[in-house]
Amino acid sequence: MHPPSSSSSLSSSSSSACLLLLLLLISTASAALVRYDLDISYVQNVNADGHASRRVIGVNGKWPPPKLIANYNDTLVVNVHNSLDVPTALHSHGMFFNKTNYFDGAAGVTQCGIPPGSTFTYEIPLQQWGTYWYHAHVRGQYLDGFRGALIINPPPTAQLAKYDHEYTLILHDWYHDEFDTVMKDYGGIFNVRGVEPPPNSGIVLIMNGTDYVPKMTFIPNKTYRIRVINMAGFAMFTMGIGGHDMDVIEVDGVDTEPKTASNIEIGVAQRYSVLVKAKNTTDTNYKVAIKMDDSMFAVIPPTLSLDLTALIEYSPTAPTADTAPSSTDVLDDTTLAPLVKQASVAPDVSHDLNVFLGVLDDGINHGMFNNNTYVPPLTPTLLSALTTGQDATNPAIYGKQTNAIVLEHNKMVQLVVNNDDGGSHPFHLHGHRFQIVYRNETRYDPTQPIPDQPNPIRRDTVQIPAFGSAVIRFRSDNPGVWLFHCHIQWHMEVGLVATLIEAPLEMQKTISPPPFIGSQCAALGKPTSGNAAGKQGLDLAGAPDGPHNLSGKFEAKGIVALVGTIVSAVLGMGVVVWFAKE
Ligand SMILES: [Cu+2]
Repeated sequence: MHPPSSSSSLSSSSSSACLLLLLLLISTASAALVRYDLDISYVQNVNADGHASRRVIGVNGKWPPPKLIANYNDTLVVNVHNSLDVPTALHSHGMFFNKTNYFDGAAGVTQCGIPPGSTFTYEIPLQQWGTYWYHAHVRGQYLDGFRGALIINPPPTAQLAKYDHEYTLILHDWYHDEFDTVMKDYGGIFNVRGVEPPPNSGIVLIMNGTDYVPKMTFIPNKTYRIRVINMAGFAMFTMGIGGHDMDVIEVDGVDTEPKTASNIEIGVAQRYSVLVKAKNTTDTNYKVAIKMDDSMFAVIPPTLSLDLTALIEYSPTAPTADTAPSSTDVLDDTTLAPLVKQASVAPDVSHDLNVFLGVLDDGINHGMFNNNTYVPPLTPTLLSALTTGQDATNPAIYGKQTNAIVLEHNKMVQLVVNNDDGGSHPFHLHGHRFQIVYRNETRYDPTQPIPDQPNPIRRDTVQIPAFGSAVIRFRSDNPGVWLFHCHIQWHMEVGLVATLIEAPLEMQKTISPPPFIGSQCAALGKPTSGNAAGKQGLDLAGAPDGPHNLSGKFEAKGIVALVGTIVSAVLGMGVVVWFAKE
């Protein structure tokens, strides 16, 4: 782990010592560079859950990866060196990247991957504070271990809830096989039902500052902030604390009015901060009760325990109470109110995104928005937007498989997301916090107007229930190319992704990627300009086209899949057998 190094630069020709001092103070207070060097490499023989050793993707030769910490208004400089044998990229989840869209880290969207042996320097002006995380945004590399906490401290002047000390809880699921291995089964032609692989374990990591620690130590009468980050690839969690209530004060970097809760539900990629008041005695220790949601698991692998805990220790000699949270009630996050109030505004434009997972004409189960599955373009979408002039406002140039939506600048944008799938999905929008103005367990009925709301919750990831819906709104005031996608990595990998191209003509004026982005694309043989195929106008020859809907015809792979399914049914074997095996 490399400790951060802070530096600031200053130049002044003034001879006034006072002015110099003043400038120095302003400079150090408001514009520190906080630098981290992350060498991304395989780490062999990591036994993360006590059940199996495996190769993981670690940082600086270690796993789990370090926590990154910086202050509001700093510039976070992350030098990512790729020591893997495949391309990688680092996404800082929840950051706005205003005017620096090219540091969003979404491979195929804002950059090509970082080629093996190369370094990519992300320079992120921190225009927000709160609880975030970073993770690989290339295939399922984050499930293989490339994921860590990112904490941004507020300015000292911010009027926020007070606490004495803080801990960070990282929740995630764990697979004994590498992502690419599991993906062969999940994304294969014999899994026509799209049965997701359940994890082999759940893992809770506790951090005190930058250290991973075995427990949270509480001192009587102190107030603790516990930051909770769900870094899972698939699993949602519910969390409560034995013998203690929690006051929720933050979701996804948005400070909220404190709200007492017995339990919170943390979808994949979501974050919460809760304040916990320590008891006034040290005679009993307590457990944080963390339950992995199994409603989407077809089978429970033998090593998987759904009930996880984190210890709150008042005294090393005290017994640990097995008390459950005070009730089974789970907080509805839409009842939270941001500290910085923002009323809902009628949308200027609305887009429907209908979610479905099903088999396409390649015989494979895909995720789709509006019956179209995402396949990355040849040219990263950001580079297309920056190099195609007026054509950048035409969604067609971004290719048939990107689910491209072009947004005008400074409009109130509404996305109506209907989940026509039987699973619950966490949808994440890059580059924004959105208001959740509606959510229900049924489809959204467009004839029912959404009432004005004085201060709906804002966050960057919304959990949408099975066969349910959500309506979200945000202002298109952050020109850039931003993905909107399910954060369950299995679903993302099979295409449950859309691309928002926000104010492309404005982007052309304000966004200038550093040259190494182009040279890294070139090193990977990817085009760096033009449409999705790297060509001009609407000549998209060579860009992904399909897979398409079955529409009554079967291609060769589809027939194999059909036959395979019948054979598998006849033999009385479900595809779940694959996932049940050790
Ligand atoms: Cu999903």
